[in-house]
Amino acid sequence: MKMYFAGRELDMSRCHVMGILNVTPDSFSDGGRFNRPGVALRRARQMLADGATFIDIGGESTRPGAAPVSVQEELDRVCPVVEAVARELDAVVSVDTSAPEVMAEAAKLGAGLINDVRGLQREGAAEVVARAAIPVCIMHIQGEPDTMQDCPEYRNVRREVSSFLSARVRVAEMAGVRPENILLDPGFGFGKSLEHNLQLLASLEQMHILGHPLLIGVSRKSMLGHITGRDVNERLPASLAAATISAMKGASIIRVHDVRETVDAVRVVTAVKEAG
Ligand code: 7PM
Repeated sequence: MKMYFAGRELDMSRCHVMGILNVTPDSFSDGGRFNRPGVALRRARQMLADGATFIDIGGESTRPGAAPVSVQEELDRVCPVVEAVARELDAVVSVDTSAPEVMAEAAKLGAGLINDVRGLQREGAAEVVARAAIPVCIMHIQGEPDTMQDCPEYRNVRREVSSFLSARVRVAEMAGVRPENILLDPGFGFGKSLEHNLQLLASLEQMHILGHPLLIGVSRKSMLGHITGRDVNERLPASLAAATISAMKGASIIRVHDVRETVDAVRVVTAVKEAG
């Protein structure tokens, strides 16, 4: 199945890698003082050279317990980088935001995908995405980032994530978002215990019944820390294992910090699939 991202056609029956580009002040060692498009652009260029297809630009920290960011602050952080990457590089620019104002501005500046960890739940978000006629990734989250990990509970996590996603797809389509512009994401770590995350990854194939390509983000996440006992900076092997499993199970986009290594892992999966 094909999708179009800012005019670029991609075959979503294949697996693509998305590099994470944080533009929050805490993501730069200088505390944000030199958080100018130049630094971000250099990182994006490297990820592209390493084989990324997408660059995911985010200005709001969704870390558990993080303070909310004003829309103006998010616009100021994200827009210059979106514009620079879209203009300079042959990458699909994805914007990690839940704010309709940021979505609209990013689409104007050349973004090819809106990545919303709140699944278009903010007032007006679905309408903005529909009007911009831009693809969107709808992610499942239980609660809000500041409290979502306090005590996540489900009767049946697979069923509840699936029904949440179908409900959000329905709302998006009612607002005018075209079904062929919708990607889905079960939202690993977003209001989920280790057990919940494992059940979702184990049954990732089930998510395909909704008929939309899947985006998966597991890179360096705490579920991998729980399994391996490793610190966040020691989770590359675990992240590659999780990426490999996701690609095997048919994910179309894998969102990662370590692009070069993940691209190699995905290439192996793709080669094996093509031989099968
Ligand atoms: C702290 C906690 C910092 C969690 C960063 C995060 C996803 C995403 C993120 C995902 C999609 C991270 C997350 N995760 N977007 N944005 N899917 N679509 O670990 O899993 O990068 S932020």
